Amino acid sequence: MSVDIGIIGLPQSGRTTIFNGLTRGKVDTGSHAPKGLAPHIGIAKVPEPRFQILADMLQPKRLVPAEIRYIDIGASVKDLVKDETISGQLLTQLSNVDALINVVRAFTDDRIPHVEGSLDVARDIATTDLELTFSDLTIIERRLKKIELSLKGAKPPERQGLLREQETLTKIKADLEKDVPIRELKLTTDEARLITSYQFLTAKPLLIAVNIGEEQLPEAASLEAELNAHYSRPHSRVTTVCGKLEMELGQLDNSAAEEFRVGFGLKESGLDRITKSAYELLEIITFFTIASAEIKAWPIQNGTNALKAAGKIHSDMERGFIRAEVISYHDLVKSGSLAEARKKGLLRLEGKNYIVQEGDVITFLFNV
Ligand SMILES: Nc1nc2c(ncn2[C@@H]2O[C@H](COP(=O)(O)OP(=O)(O)OP(=O)(O)O)[C@@H](O)[C@H]2O)c(=O)[nH]1
Ligand SMILES: [Mg+2]
Repeated sequence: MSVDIGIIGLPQSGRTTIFNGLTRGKVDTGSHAPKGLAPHIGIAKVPEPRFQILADMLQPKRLVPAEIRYIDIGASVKDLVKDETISGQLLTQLSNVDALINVVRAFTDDRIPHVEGSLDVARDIATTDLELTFSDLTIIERRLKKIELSLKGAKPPERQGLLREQETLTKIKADLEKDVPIRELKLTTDEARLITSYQFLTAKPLLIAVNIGEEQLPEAASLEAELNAHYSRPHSRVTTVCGKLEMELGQLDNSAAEEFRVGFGLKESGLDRITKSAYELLEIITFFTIASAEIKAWPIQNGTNALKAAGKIHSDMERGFIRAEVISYHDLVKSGSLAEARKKGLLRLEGKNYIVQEGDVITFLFNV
């Protein structure tokens, strides 16, 4: 699966700065000037600490990490509900992402006026939530009107479907009006299926990235715990990140960045924490393949079976699936090599319905 994450937030909250940090990009930041609505799109390689150990053991020619595509939306969330052309374009950029990152400003800088006149993390989180809710409500209301019209001339089988949709949307609308986002609703499988095509924004997992200043770094962990106690809801969580620092570190090579990080007393990069949180929110696990001197990390949704996992690699592998040869990362490391693991009988043959586990090393056997 490719994982796509949309970056949203209020104007001048540091969205593009964080985008640059995440993707090692060099897009201009801090430009108030009116710009086109084109989004910035960039790729981040997912850090994988197990790679080095596998590489030392298996001496591959290449290590291929999983990737996340980040999309820095072409305008602020405040534009989502402006006029229909703008909101339409923004929605197109947002509707296909798997999760959202809401960048909220917490850094102080007198040279950069806050759009709302003052610094207030809680207020800004609520503002963005409201814009997303508003966007979903607009879509629902439009659809409900259409359904009502269609019902007038509908024949019985079509009528059934329309009534079911009307019922579900009406229920969701009532919750949204009480400020309950769709991601927090307990929908039945049928209801969830019925609304997937709408790609509602409040249905997407949400990571709130509180953009702190360098001087707040020492309190980052306690601030994060405090914020999570307040705002961590189903399929949502909060992380702190110092956008400016991460963007600067993103321009350095890994070892230099690491040195700086240690200097700042940071255990882990803010960007790695964002990636980790995104994986957790999306319930993504990683499996590995080792083939033609390449070790690759693949992201899949937890609960995926071997057949579907093969399909992520190549449709031929899914179509011609025979078996999967599986060993856990830990068993492989313990054995020291695939040959040794095979001798010890630690390689299992699994069928289509085997549920892939975190850290599985898999060779798919297929026939086309
Ligand atoms: N001091 C400080 N400044 C920051 C930080 N993050 C961003 N900035 C500054 O805030 C300004 C806005 O940052 P951007 O990344 O352009 O913010 P944005 O949300 O993309 O802004 P627009 O797309 O123009 O609405 C820039 O001048 C940044 O340098 C931070 O952590 N600390
Ligand atoms: Mg920007």
